[in-house]
Amino acid sequence: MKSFNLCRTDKQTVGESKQPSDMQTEREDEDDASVEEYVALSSFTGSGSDQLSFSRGDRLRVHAKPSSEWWWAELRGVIGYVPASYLRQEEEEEEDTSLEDPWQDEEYFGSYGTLRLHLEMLSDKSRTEAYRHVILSNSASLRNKVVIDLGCGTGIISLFCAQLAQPSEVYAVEASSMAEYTRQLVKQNGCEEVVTVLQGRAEEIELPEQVDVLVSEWMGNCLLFEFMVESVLLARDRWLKEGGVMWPSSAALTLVPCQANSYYAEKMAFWEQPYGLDFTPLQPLAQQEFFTKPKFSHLVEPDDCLATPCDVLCLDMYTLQVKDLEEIKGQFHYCVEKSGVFHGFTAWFTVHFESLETGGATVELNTGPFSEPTHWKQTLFMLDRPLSVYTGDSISGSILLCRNPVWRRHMTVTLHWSINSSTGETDKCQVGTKSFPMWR
Ligand code: 6LC
Repeated sequence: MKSFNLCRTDKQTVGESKQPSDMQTEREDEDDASVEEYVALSSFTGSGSDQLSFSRGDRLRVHAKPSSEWWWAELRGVIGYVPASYLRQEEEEEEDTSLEDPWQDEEYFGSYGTLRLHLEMLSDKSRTEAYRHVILSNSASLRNKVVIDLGCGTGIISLFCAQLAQPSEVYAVEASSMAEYTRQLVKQNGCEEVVTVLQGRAEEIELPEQVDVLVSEWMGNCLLFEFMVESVLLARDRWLKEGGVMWPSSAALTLVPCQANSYYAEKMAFWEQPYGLDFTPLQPLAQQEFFTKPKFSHLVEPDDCLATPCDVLCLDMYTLQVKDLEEIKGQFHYCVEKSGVFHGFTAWFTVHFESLETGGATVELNTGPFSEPTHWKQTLFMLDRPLSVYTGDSISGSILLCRNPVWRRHMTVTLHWSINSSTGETDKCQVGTKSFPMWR
């Protein structure tokens, strides 16, 4: 699912934005009451020259909060941007950690207790049909098998299992209050002999037996956002039989350099001449407000892809460990296939379901621009400035998915790229780095 309500508490403060040069002046003013002291909850390695690196426990002086994600702070005389979510005000530290749940379960399961998100997921035909197809094409092998459907929501996958195959038992696990309705839906559709609905967090429920198949639809934006995958891995280690099957069995994140002309025009070029006036002084604000975070729900046109997309990470659902989720790194190398404007990168994911039938074809759910659109759509990461690229140029670099050490459902995506010109038209090798909080 892509849009549960985890950003409710994010406050946009860009209206109070100050430029770094103003802040330098503030820094000299030791008595400035607006400078606040914060303690680092975790170490951070800054990328680029304007980000500050610090270690857990360091005391930073925060001079300004130009956005809710990135603050302007000082440590031992060095000044730079720091990710706000890594800092905590000292006196708040104890109180805050006990008050706030880093998993935000109340908000998270609260939003899955209403119909809006379930309607969005069920209306997504590509998604729902992919799971249906997996079950149907493996129906013979599912006979007499024990299945767990983790995060079953309204129970659609469990109902497919019961109706299209003959498993001996399906444990449909759902933590939100939707579980009460799921129980009714199971009964209404005559599946109560096979499907048992268990309300609770998958991490906490007890099953009477081990399972042959663990099926779950856990993928979030940019694959990992929400980190529901952690619950899947913990359940795998606890409840999956030796030799049991994971559905999906593997997942990949794909990235492509792209044009985003209309998004750029709508949010940035707009300020050049609205009603014949020059509003360009608002462009730094626009960049801060629209291009700091990734744009969820983007649909990239195949024509706007400047190169052949490439898989930047692949996760094997049998061997992946919870600790591996803290930091995942991928590399890319593209050959620009058509000249155009490089506005940013678009990411999407694909998951594969291995077949239980000997020689059976695997099923794939691809959320990219060359497949039917899904409710996840794609995720767009805008560069600060568009760059012209030409056929034959190469774009290489890396992507780093860094899980937030405090807010466990959030992560920061850092992209590093360098462009090598083939024609000499682009002046020289250009490099860049940008970090995108999702959302904290
Ligand atoms: C699916 C989310 C569903 O899985 C939603 O109904 C939510 O309440 C449930 N869920 C998520 N985590 C757990 C858990 N640990 N235990 C039990 N139920 C859970 C769509 N979300 C994504 N695909 N990301």
